Amino acid sequence: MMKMQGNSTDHWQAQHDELSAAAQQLSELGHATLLGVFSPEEVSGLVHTIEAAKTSSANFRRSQDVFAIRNLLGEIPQLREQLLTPKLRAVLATLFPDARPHLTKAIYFDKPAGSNWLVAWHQDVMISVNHRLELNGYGPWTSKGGDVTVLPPREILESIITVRLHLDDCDATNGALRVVPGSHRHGVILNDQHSDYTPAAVTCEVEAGGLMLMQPLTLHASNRSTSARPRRVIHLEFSAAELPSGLQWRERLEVAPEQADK
Ligand SMILES: O=C(O)CCC(=O)C(=O)O
Repeated sequence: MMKMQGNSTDHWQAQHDELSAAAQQLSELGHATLLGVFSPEEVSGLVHTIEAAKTSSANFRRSQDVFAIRNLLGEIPQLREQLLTPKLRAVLATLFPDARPHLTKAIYFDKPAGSNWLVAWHQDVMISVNHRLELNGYGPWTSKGGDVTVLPPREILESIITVRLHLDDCDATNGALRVVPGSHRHGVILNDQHSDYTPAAVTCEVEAGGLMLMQPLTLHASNRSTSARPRRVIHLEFSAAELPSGLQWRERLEVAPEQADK
């Protein structure tokens, strides 16, 4: 649990050690968990802002089994300050020790109680960009409803860290993410080879207010919900990499550096 209240050297050291251990695990296994990064009040505030948002744009997709908001911080800009807290920026400073990261994607996923929404094994290999541009190492491209995505070179995928903030306690019954530790080290894994990896899968349980960290190349999936609890997650992706001249992440958002007076 991150203990970030107070300014004592002990607290700072404990926080630093915990963040470093998570960053190390993320690098080795492709996933890690950090509990207690957002307080219950902060989580309630985020839920309130999301519930109060106008849902008319095409980026809001609601069905019986899932409610998703794409381009979350473009759609609901008030969330930026609520999400990019000093604590989250301290986490980012540890995950990106040598460079300042920017946000590259934000999505809200609500898997409601009893949802039948399941996500098959996959890696997150496509990035959303501002337009199509012929470039060595970039492709294939897709374009759907103004959203242009491309498979970038492996080093761009390896530069990205996914930070999933859980707004509800989450376990296997309400659709916790399942991941294959170490799979991020194998580049893009073809669909017909997933079964070579998935027997080693683990379930990532996270309490509300906690973060699940993941490399996009980590094979992941999630099950249907058999629970009476929803599973609401804010999925953020960050990278410190720059795309080639002329191409930009579609949702790019700068993150102010960590403040010293947390
Ligand atoms: O939230 C989930 O259950 C799955 C989301 C996912 O796999 C993704 O965003 O790539």
